[in-house]
Amino acid sequence: MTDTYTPPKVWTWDAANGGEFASINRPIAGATHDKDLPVGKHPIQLYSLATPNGVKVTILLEELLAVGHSGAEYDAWLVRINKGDQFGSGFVEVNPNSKIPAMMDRSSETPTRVFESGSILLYLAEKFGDFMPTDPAGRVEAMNWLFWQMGSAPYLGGGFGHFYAYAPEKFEYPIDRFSMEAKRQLDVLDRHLADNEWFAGGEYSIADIAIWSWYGQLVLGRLYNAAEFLDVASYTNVVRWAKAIDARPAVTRGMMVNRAMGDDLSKQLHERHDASDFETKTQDKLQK
Ligand SMILES: N[C@@H](CCC(=O)N[C@@H](CS)C(=O)NCC(=O)O)C(=O)O
Repeated sequence: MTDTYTPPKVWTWDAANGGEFASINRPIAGATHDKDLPVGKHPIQLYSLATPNGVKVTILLEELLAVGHSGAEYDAWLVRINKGDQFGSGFVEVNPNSKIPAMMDRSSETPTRVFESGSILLYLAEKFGDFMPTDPAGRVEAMNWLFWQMGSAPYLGGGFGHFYAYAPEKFEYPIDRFSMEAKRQLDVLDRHLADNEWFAGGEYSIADIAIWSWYGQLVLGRLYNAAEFLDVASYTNVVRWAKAIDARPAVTRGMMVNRAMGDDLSKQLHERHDASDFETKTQDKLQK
């Protein structure tokens, strides 16, 4: 290691510290500007972006609709986190933590705000009574894996992904530390999936949706351009499980909603207000 850093007595904010997201990172919470959120026609209003945390929710909503829960119809509004939309006053009222995804359920007399992707998944699974095992043992196992994902993925995203893909310079120490942890986590998943088709209760559940959005996408080569570096192909059980989920039509739809990154415009549905929005998108594609 060449350069070392001696922390000062009191940390101060150097707004220009470089790196991706440097322009939106701040050490203070709260709104930076007044902006109301739009409200569409459905009881469920989602404010999000198709990041791994965001797609968890759109995948579950599309899965719920696919099995006939018409009450899961939703309006999905795009929140451009690189432009600071998450610091608008309306968004902060729904999520004081200023992170996507955030949701309002306006079917109750007083609208219910729901933030944190794990909380949203649980809220929707309980509201519609689906994608969550009903037997006590299966239910607790789904909770185990759901909370595992919520606690573990920040090491993958904020740790490995940040230092491998986004930091202004490559530093061996953090890349080494978080690669080791990311691989250990993949091994945890691989060992479980060696004996189980799904994460909980012998059925596809919100635990699978939450874990797939991060680790499934990682082994399918869609996160951080790191498939080769982490040798993801060696986690064969995770790859088998990830492909099975990837083949679900509701997952394909959920992945399109609020997607506003990448070059492939055919996979982007910036806002979703109706099931027919996907068909319009497909027709657009056929006409091109
Ligand atoms: N624990 C939260 C994490 C949400 C999160 O980190 N969201 C990111 C996008 S994946 C975000 O909104 N970042 C904007 C920011 O940090 O200002 C959850 O699972 O909902």
